Amino acid sequence: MLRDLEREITSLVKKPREVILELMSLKEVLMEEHMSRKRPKGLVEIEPHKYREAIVIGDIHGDLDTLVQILSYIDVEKILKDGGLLVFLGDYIDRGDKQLETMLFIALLKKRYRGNVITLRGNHEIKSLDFLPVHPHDYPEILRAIYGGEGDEIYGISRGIFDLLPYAAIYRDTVVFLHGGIPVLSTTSYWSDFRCILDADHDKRTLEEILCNDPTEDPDIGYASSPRGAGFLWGEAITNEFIKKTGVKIIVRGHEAVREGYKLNHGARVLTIFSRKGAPYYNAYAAAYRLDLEGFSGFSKEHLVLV
Ligand SMILES: [Mn+2]
Repeated sequence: MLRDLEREITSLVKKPREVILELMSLKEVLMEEHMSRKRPKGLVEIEPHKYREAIVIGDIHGDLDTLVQILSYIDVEKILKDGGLLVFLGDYIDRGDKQLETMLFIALLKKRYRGNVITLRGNHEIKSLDFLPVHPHDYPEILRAIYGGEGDEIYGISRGIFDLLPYAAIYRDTVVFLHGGIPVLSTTSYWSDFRCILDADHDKRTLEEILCNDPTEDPDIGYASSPRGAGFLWGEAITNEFIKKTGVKIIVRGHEAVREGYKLNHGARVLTIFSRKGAPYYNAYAAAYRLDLEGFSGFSKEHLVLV
């Protein structure tokens, strides 16, 4: 299956009109899912007892080769056919040499497996550039260099897609998936329900936090502005507060380039997964995590996939 997809992508990228059609159909699928969700629209509630496990994939940033390596290593086709769920934590584009290819890979996977694939939004998947500072954002330039005016068209459709990507997913009261982190400003409010805490449908500040926040182990920090220039750093006390209010066991996120491909914070209740390799980080491993949705009782190294 992966070989077929790679072959299909190699042939697609030579034909910009077909790229456009493929991305348009991804947009349609995402729109359908968006319409079928209750509010908050950007929050996916994973159906209980439906999936055996969730395979979590972190930042890709155009490194499709490593993604394919991870997916073939775990035999993703078998996993999906057996009722597994693939959860992408966002950041598909910018930096790597196969950015459009990664978008097409997501499009083709979604077309084939629909409900078994969740594609969350990263901070690089932004609709309007004035909203979040993102560096680098070389995706539009690469498209223009390869396709000229049609590249601009592809970028325009991509931005429509970005806006339809959900920003968080939850599994019952146990697992939260998102790109950056839990929003500190709503966690510290009186809300005790996921749907309120993670509701960023009409609140750009909350969206910025979900896409950009990073955990810190600094005991003196409750929360503080982030050196990234967007979002906050959040300390363990905030995680404790969120867990107390919601009953969540683990927060699974991406966003940070980590040397070992994964990282644990706040007593192993915040798990970072990073799934790409190469420049500019040259991390030792790219990771994925096989999360047992039904029987999750804490992070286990045995469920890590490292390439
Ligand atoms: Mn990111």
